[in-house]
Amino acid sequence: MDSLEALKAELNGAVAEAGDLAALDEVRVSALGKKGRITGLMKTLGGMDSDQRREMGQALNVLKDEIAEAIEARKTGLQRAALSARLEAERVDVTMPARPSPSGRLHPISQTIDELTAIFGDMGFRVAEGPDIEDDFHNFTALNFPPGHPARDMHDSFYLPDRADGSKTVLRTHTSPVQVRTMLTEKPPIRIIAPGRTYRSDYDMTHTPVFHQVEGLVIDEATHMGHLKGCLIEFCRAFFDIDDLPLRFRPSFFPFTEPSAEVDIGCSRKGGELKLGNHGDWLEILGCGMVHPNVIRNCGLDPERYQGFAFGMGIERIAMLKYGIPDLRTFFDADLRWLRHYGFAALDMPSMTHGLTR
Ligand code: 2NL
Repeated sequence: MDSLEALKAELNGAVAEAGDLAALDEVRVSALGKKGRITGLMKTLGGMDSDQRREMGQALNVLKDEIAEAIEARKTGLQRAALSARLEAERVDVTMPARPSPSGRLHPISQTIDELTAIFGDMGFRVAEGPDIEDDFHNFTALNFPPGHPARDMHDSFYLPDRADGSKTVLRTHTSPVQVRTMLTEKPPIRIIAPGRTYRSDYDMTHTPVFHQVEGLVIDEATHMGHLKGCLIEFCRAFFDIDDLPLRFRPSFFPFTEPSAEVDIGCSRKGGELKLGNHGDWLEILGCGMVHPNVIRNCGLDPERYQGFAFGMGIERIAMLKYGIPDLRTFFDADLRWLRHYGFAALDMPSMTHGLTR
């Protein structure tokens, strides 16, 4: 019995000293396994007389249970300690800044269209769209271009093969055909802008074969030049974000408007640097006029009842002025470094009342 007490103390000591689960299992095998010390003592019971066997049997069973229990308790302790160590080692610092994810940029053309759409949207215009491939009627004839007009020349416009019915097809040279289509299908009042891609056979420092335009059209029963002027003054001041930006309307000529005007905005060119504002000098920015009665008629409306105004401007040009982009051709180079520099974050929404000021 004394030797059982000694064995118990020894095994408890070994359990306490086991530093990990593998060491603990070795202790279990050495005590309770097939060839373990307690198992070995159990086997000696058969050679004892019955009193001794009962006493010794009971004591061994108690010892066996105590050791098994001690091993189980130690096992739980070791598992907890292992988990704590892992949690400590694999801890995540949630205060670390996130890794930057590469973000796309909006092309300045898209940004500019978003901005001018927001401004004209506030004035009650909606956006109209149409096909890039047009026919002679919508691109030229309806717009009062006379038959021999230079814009109709093969050298100035991109023609596609004629249609089966013999009609000519052309890449639209302006977005006016979108407005022609709107007048042909909708009843006044009409208030639309038509931003989009346009095509002309031209390539030099200030012209690319693909470029972008926005045109605007208002048709109603009592629309006059005062509306035209007010609308364009409001637009230019909001877009360039200059409250006192002066505008100058100069007489001009377009086949589709009468009278026609070109619009200049105030600027300064001092020191070779262009600055917009009330500085005495002028810069041409857009063309406009009252829609020609022939155009109204060609589009199925009665010019005695309806009249209105229209305007058109180049999107690259106003984007270059607003964002200080010096070279037109870079718009179409698809150069990612250029886009990272001049592009815009996709979530910078244009404000409701101004062009975006960043
Ligand atoms: C410019 C001048 C202009 C228009 C475009 C237009 C459209 C219809 C009827 C009448 Cl459907 N006019 N558009 C009018 C005046 C000028 O554009 O310099 N664009 C870059």
